[in-house]
Amino acid sequence: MIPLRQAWPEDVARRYREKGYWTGETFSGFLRRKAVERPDAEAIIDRERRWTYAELLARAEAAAAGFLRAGLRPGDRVVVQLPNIAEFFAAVFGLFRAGMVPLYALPAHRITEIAHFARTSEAVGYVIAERHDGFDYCQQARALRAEVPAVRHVVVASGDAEEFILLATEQHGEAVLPPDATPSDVAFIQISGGSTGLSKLISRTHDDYLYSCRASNEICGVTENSVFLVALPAAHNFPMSSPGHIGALHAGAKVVLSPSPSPDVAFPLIEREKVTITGLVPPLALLWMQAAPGRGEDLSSLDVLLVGGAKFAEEAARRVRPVLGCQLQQVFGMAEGLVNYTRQDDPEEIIVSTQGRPISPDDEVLVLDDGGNPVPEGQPGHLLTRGPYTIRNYHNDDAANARSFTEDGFYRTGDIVRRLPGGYLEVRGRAGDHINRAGEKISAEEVENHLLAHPGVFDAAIVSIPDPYLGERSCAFVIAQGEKTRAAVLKHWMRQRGIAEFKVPDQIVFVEAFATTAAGKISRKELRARLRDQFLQQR
Ligand code: OOB
Repeated sequence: MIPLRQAWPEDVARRYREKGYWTGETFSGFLRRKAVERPDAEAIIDRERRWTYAELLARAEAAAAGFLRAGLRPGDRVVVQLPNIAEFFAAVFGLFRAGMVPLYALPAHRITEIAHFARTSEAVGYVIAERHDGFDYCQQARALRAEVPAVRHVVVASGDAEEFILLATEQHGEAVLPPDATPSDVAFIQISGGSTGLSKLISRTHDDYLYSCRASNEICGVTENSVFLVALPAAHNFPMSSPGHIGALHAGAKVVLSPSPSPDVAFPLIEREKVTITGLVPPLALLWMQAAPGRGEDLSSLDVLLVGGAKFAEEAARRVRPVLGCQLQQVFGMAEGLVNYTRQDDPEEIIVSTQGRPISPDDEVLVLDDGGNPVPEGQPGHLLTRGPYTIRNYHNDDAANARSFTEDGFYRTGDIVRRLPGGYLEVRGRAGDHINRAGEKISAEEVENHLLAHPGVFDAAIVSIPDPYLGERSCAFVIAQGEKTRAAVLKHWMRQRGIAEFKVPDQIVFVEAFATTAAGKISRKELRARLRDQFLQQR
């Protein structure tokens, strides 16, 4: 098994420890501490179920013992694909306690993506809910086992499935659990949005991630009295760490799980549980603002709304307080690390027109021109960063590492930003070719490859088109081969290949040919840019 590693240079790691960023805490360690400090305080609310900190710990330990009994070993990687249900927490804290490493997949991922995650992480386990949103995850587990036989253990965390193991919910006798993990070790794996090809694996350590959560709590005012609503998928980095459910649990606060982010579901929960803080992507923030005035629920408990994942339009940002009655904090973050927030006491103009400034005084930020030279303040350029919670490498991917990291350890974010006085960043766009569809990142190359696999497709290019609601939507330009295929047929084909629905192009436009230059072929990147311009001009 290829080891999971994040290697900050020794002297840098020492500095992060000396400055108190890395405290030597682990996920299991902090949950145990909370269960001692506040055993009877409510930790997780999932519909009618209310787990206290003591119960969450007991569930996690039972799950840990169950994973070991099933034959999983410390160090094993396990793909976790669960919706927003309490068992998500029992499973992942169980894995932490057993020294195993969860890889967080989203409920929307389908077999092609899950098989890729399992292969690249060398996973031996897969944790699922039996069904969710009408989708049969047991069927997907069977397909995964057929495709990646190394995945020997399928654990069903919610529901019933005789052919698989069920998540252990109770302790059987005296379980011998391994010693706690090492804080500088990798705790879990997130997946990158990825602009080139398939998602890359992002491994995060206990030390680095918990620092970002603790610091986020401070910036967003999360205390043990807070009530955090998980409206976005719990497995995504934004609702996990900004300050997210991990931040909330670390503070001893209450975490309320919303099965869906729609106002119909989330608003009654806000009223019932007196939710104080939540995070949304811009399209959902728009939807909430549209719905709030016409509905009866009392949303007055909501103090803070975090909006991030994609650019939040200034005019929309301005309406958050008047319409929802709460403080807006913009968040510009990435699963690779760096997170920026507007601060609660910032002037209104900063809050509505920037995407915030970094969490840490030790987040180093560079804004460079195409030639790699720093641009003056106020000028757009490529954002590079390194710091106490930004990764130094993707797992086992030399080509991506060479592209995405400089020799001295800066991560090339692919974002184009302007740095403003005070270190505030304004996101201007992206250098890479991915589509940010309502916060979901789609790699143009990945989608093109799926289309190219269709016999009726000669060539395909995917571009992002501005969309008033989604921010961006995807448009595929396709040159047909032989008899013309229909758009609906191509969409159906993509779905059949087992990919997340959000990657299926919103629009497919057939063209006769792609532009070339006098010198011959042009790069994919230039081609996409031209097609996008043509499309926009024709409207
Ligand atoms: C969050 O994480 P990822 O890994 O899904 O995506 C990161 C990318 C950034 O590089 C940037 O391109 C875009 O998403 N992005 C934003 C943004 N927040 C993220 N673009 C414009 N404005 C924003 N506010 O999306 C993520 C992780 C942690 C916290 C928040 C978001």
